[in-house]
Amino acid sequence: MFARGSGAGSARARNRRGRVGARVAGLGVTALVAVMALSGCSLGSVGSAFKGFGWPEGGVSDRSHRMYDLWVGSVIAALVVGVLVWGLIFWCVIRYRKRGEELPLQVRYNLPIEFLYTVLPFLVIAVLFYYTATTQSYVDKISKNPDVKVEVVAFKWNWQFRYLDANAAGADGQAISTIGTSDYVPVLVVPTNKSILFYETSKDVIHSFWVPDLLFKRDVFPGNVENKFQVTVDKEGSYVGRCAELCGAYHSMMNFEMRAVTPEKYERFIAARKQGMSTPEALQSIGEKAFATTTTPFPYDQQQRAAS
Ligand SMILES: [Cu+2]
Repeated sequence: MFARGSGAGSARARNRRGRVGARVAGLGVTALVAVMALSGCSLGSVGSAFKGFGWPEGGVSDRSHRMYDLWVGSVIAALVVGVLVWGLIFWCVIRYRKRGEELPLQVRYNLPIEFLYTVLPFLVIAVLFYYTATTQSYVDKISKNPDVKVEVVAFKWNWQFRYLDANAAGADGQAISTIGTSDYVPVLVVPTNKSILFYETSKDVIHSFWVPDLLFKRDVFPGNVENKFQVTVDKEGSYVGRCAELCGAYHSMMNFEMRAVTPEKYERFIAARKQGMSTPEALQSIGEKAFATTTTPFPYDQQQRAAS
């Protein structure tokens, strides 16, 4: 009699534990899905309160904000799962600590639990995959009619920027262009709040166009391969640009500056260039610093070092 009663009691306890486990796990999934679903509206503020959870400071384009939201959302989801797992571990450690020499009830083939821990990770991966894929396709998206088109020509060891729009043709009918030399850092002037499409080509080896503040870089290939990407810069300023692909002896000197100005200033800059002004003269004419402020040409740097 006693043995039968005890068996029924432990079966009930087992059932109850199973139900509690399933409920806790269900709550975890709901919290995770809710956090990811609500990500759009509140992630920015949550992320900034925690300094972006290690995401680099900056981010001056529409693309960079989307990537920031993906990062913050992923970290919050990971924290939710982490807290749930740590909670379950500590709950088990305390609730089922060793109380005697008797071997506790061994549970095997618990189908609901096995089903749960097969489905749950899949759900987590599916949600993360969805947000990663949509963010990636947004970052890679190119609109049919971008406001500004710029060709980026990379060569050992500098950059040329050609403003391709029909209204950006100079007096000779050629596209207005700025080219860097060993003692001139090329300044790429772009308007804010306009979609800018970059066409990238290389004259020799593989380079990589990188503006750290855009939180984005894209390789520049030689041959007839043309890499494209599009951004909308939403903050005026001077941003350093670098080559991010080891391309030879002076790779580290292959710098440029991206200068984001208001659309009105940008139009004036293009007009000044069309009248025959050089890039520094045109920049000065719109009230901007004539030369790069975020980096210096290599020879200048060498002289500075020798002098100091
Ligand atoms: Cu390079």
